[in-house]
Formats: sequence, C-alpha cells, structure tokens
Amino acid sequence: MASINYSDKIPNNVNLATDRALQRALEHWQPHFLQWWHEMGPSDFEKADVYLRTATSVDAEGWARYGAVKMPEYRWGIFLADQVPDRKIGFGDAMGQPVWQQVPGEHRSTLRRLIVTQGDTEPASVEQQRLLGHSCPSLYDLRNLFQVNVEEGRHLWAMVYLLHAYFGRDGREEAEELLARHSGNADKPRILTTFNEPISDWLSFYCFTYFTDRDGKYQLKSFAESAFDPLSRTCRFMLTEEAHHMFVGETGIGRVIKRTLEVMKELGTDDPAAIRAKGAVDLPLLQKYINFWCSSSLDLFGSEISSNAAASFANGLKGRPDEPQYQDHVLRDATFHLQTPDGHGGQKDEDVPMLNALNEVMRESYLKDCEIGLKRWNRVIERAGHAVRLSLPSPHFRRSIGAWVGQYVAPDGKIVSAAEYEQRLHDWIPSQADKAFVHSLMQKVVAPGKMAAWIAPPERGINNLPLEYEYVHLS
Ligand code: BYC
Repeated sequence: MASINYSDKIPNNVNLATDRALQRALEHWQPHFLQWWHEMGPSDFEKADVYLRTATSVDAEGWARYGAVKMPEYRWGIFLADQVPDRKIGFGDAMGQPVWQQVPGEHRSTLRRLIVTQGDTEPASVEQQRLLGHSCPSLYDLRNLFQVNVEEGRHLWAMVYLLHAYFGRDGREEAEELLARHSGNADKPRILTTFNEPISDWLSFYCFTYFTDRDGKYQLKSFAESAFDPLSRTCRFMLTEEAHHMFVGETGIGRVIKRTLEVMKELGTDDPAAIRAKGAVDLPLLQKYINFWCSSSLDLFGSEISSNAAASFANGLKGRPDEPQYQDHVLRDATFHLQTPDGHGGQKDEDVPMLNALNEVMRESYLKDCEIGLKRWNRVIERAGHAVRLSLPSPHFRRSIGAWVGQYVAPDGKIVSAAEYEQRLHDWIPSQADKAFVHSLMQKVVAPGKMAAWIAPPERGINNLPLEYEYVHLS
C-alpha cells in the first residue's frame, strides 16, 4: 500500500482505479482545482521551474523526491498512511471497539463539518499568500513559499478525497464549495477567522507558518486519533508534510532576529528608529507581529467551553493530540480548572467538565509547543547581550472567539479599561505605520544566494544543496 501510483491521472495509494465512480468524480473535480490554482494560487509564477519535493511513498523514511517542477504540473494526489491492522478506537464512549471504515449515519453531518472546516483552511492559506512571491527575500524563501503552497493544495485534495469517497452527493457539493469560498471575500469568506486575514508581507508569512500551521499540526494530530480510520490515515500523512511548514516559520523568524542583532551590534544601539533606518526589523516590531498572529491563531481552537468539542470526543470523532499519553480516555468524571471573565471587569475561576473544556486543553498544549521557538530565539538574543525578551501574548488577549470576546486584556494578561485598550492597541499589534514600514522592506531579491537586507541567510540549503543553488528558475 505504501508506494504511490503515479501512472493514474490522479496519483494515489488508495487503488482509485478500482472504484470507477469515485475516480470519475475526482477527475471531474480536478480541472476545477487547476482552474482555482490558476486564478487564486501564486500569481505570475506558473512558468517558473521550482525545486519542489513531491511525495513518492508514505513511509517515514525517504518519502519524497526533489526536482524542478512547474507548479501547475505538480502531481497533487491522494496519499493515506498505511492502515494499522486491528486498530481500535482509543478514546470516548466507544473506546476499545474497532475503528470505522465507513461513516456511521449518526455522525455523518458532524464529521462532514469537521472535514469541510479542515479542508477550507488549505486553499485559504494559498489565497492569503498569493502575492508574496513578488516580494521574496531570496530564491530559497521563494521556493519554500511555493513548497508550502503546493502542499496546502495537496491537503485540500486529502479532504476532498474523503468528501467524495464517503459523503456522496453532499460531499461532492462541499468539494465544489471549497473552491468557491475565498479568503477575505465579503460574500463568501473562508470559514475560520485567521484564514481571512491578509498575508501581504513575509514577516506575517513566517508568523503564520509558525503559529497558524502549528494549529494545523494540533488539529491534524487530534484527527489522527479519530475512530473514522480514513480520516486518521489521511491526517497522519499530512503531518509528515506539515513539519516543513513550521520549520519555515521558526527558521524565518530566527533569521529575522539574527539579522536584527547584527544591525544592533553594528550600530551599537537597540533604538527601533535607528534599526528601521538601517532596513531591519526592530524586536518590538517583531513582538507586535507575534502578538497578532498568536492571538489570531488561538481563536482557531474554538471556545473554552464547547459542547461541540465534548460531543466530538465522546463520539470518537476527534481525540486529543497524542491521546495515548493520557491515562483517562473517557473523561466522564474529570473536571478542568478554567479562568473566565466575571462580567465585572475581573476574572473568576471555575471547574467545568473536562469533556467541555477540550478546546482549552488543546490550546494549552499548543501554547507549550509555541514556547519552544520563543525560548530558542530568546537564547540567541541573550547570547548577543540584550535584555529584551520575546514572549507569547496572554491567551485572553484580543480574542474574537470564546469567553474572552469583548474583554479588554493587555498582552501581559492584565485587564484594562476600554479607553486604555483602544489607546494602546497599536503598541501591541502592528499599526498602519508599522505595516507600511514592513512593506517598504519587502523588495524582491532573486539573484541566487543573495538575501534581502532585513533577514539573515539560512544555515543550510534545501536537500543538502548549497544556498547559491537556483531554487526557482524564473524564465
Ligand atoms: N473562526 O464550540 P466552538 C490548518 C465556530 S489549521 C470562525 O467554539 P468547536 C492550516 C465553530 O466552527 C487547522 N468560526 O468550537 C494551517 C462553530 O460554528 P458552527 C484547521 C469559529 O466547534 C495553516 C462555532 O464557532 N482545522 O490546518 O469545538 C495553513 C462554535 O464552535 C472559530 C480545524 O480547525 C474561528 N476561529 O471547534 C493551512 C479542524 N472557532 O459549527 C492549514 C476542524 C470556532 O456552530 N475544525 N468557530 O457553525 C474543528 O475541529 C472545529 O470546527 C474548531 C472549532 C476547532 C475550528
């Protein structure tokens, strides 16, 4: 099962040719996808040869090959991790029963909603990043952007396969809708908040791949536990590809910091105005971008108290990331300690049923994972002899989903007055002037091996190639 059949029109490892009706339906959707890619994917780079990796097997070792590909010719396909023999449901009320190879009728609409929501984010991110190629800081970064984009396209295929194969006509209609909604569109926006935010500069791109792709990691890990086995297998393989996206974010931000520290040393000052005048990103400005994208991504976990999350867990649809690490997999008697606003400008502690708090449980694990990069960056700043530290904003800051909506909370977690919040918001997230400055830095650099002045080169090239390699051949 592990090897991928590339001789079919749609590469796959699910024996697509043996199901003619499904194959025909997906072959009907394929040109619609390509048209969407043409209209909404990376603009103006369709003729470029890009050094891309393409999945060739679902084995953890040696699963991809690298080579020059024109993006519209990328072989998007359907790749599921191998089936685990005799896999049993690992959590919820049906724990211990065999996993499902088909969708149980009673869970059909919830599963479809979850798969559609996941699927919707994939093309949304490609749309958000559509214009970034025009301001790339290097060919290395341009290639990484396109790698991320084609793989998000493939993740859309992963969800569309499930919709077509397991949800009949409804699924086929949903697959069309995934191409009809567009990021930021006033009439037909993408489903989740963050995926309607513009990503028009590379600082936002690195923060998005650090924070938002990491939400992807957590959501995919929770689906990897699902009792619906095809969903679990699909997500297990998506996680293999996803790791690179977070790498792009973490190393991207790390390289921005490295360059800023060089400029600070050169100038002998940490004065933001002097650093900006020298064409680099001052650390307080980077902190604002972190505050923006982290707080936005925290909304993607849903409300702190959620009956949807409780039902999805109890019914075996969506587990916790790394479910086997927990002792209690049923959670009927467990409680969770939560802080919520008290309605009088303060906060109160409450104990809620654990099942209802699972979005918060996941958000907490996510934040711990986010801290790892912060610690690494702060070590570099400390080693350079500076006292400033980057930090994650309070999970109560700037929330537009859940208990903290409409509360005036500063990034340090303090509740402030509405007036102070309004007045200081642009000390905390990028102002128009900050964005204009960042945009002014975004000049395209495409000479092989060269970097824009606001970012340090990466430590190594792609797939052991030198940094000077022409990762994108622009014709
Ligand atoms: N924006 O009980 P609630 C990725 C809705 S990223 C807008 O609070 P629930 C990627 C919610 O849909 C991973 N609406 O939360 C990264 C519900 O609406 P309905 C994407 C929101 O349901 C980078 C209502 O509020 N995958 O892969 O427990 C690049 C009440 O919901 C938001 C998934 O999200 C929001 N932020 O959990 C490319 C996994 N939050 O149904 C890709 C699939 C909540 O009442 N989705 N709402 O109309 C899910 O598991 C859940 O839908 C959520 C929400 C975790 C999003």
